[in-house]
Amino acid sequence: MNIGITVYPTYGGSGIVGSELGKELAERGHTVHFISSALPTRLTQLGERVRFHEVEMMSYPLFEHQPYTLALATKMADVAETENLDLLHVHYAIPHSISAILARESLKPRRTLPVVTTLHGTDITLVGADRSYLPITRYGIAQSDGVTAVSHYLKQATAETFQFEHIAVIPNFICATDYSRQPREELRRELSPAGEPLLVHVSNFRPVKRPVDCVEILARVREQGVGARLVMVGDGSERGRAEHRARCLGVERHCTFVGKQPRITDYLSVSDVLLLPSEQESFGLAALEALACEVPVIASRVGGIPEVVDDGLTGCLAEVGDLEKMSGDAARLLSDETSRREMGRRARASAVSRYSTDLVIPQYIDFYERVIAAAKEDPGK
Ligand code: GMT
Repeated sequence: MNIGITVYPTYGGSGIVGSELGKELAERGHTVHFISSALPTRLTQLGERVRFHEVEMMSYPLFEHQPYTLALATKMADVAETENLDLLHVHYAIPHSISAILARESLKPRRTLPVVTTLHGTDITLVGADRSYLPITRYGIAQSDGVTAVSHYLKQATAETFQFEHIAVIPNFICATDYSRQPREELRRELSPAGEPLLVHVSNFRPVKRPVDCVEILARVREQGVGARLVMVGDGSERGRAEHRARCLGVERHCTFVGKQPRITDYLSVSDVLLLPSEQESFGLAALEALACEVPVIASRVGGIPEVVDDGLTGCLAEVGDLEKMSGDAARLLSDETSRREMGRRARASAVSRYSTDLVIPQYIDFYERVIAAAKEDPGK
């Protein structure tokens, strides 16, 4: 197949999932055309089967805000014709599904261009559900030729908010060989000079991720007599608040903020427990990546997280903001190496047996084939 993929290139899990999906499809013999405003950060290697088409935008004094949605639609239609695309797959409904539908309509009746939209999370729960975007999000979803969601929770949330139910659940995935625990002694010594146990948090530090809670948890864990350290991986608007809170709580010497990192597996490989105290999380890709690296997860019991983390088996769940429970669980896990390692082994087994690329990528391929066949039968949609 010749597949067009659009993602947000620099920010967030949907871009990672879309980019990794493209690479996996190329490895299976398909040709993937990324259409985006910039080269997605995860796309380090382009080639015959992985191509990139940059959306060009004309600036004009009248445009206070450049109409990216239209420029994207134009590029999508152009690439569909020149590269003979079989399908467009957009990640994150807003505005990508709208651009894709415009592209599809602009090509009629010369060409059929089925559109698949994958819903990732805040495109439904925050942005899409906001009054200003709700009707257009519903339109984008309803007009897509196929819709997938990354968890059963997100499918349900979409049904409730948009009264739309024709959704296939295809979860986030990991490549089991890329995501595994590796010996990284030097990094471990750097982050934990006295051999202290390590908590880790990985996110884009937006308010929805509640990174400040991680610092609160560290302080409480230390109050319970466990000399742990915390590694904060990533960057975003809440980083300053988290650093400030660490100073207020007097734990700044025990926290390392390492910013954005290209090799997350290195940090997971040296860590003992992942903290994911999010306000909302449709799936929790960071949790899955940690599980695959044998790192038990302490997370909020929200959204799709309970589908990914088995409470008591591969991690521990608590209500959002329940810092006492989260810090109690963290202190217990960090002090008991035997049960933590056992939990880590179960975590990897669970991640690999449910979410490895070998299981999930064929679900996308199968879905594409069904959507393409249906569009051929009913080219009028
Ligand atoms: O974080 C977001 O809201 C946006 C989105 C993204 O593009 O990063 O993240 C969501 O998509 C990820 C990949 O499918 C999921 O693993 C995250 O749980 C989800 N984030 C939220 O729901 C907050």
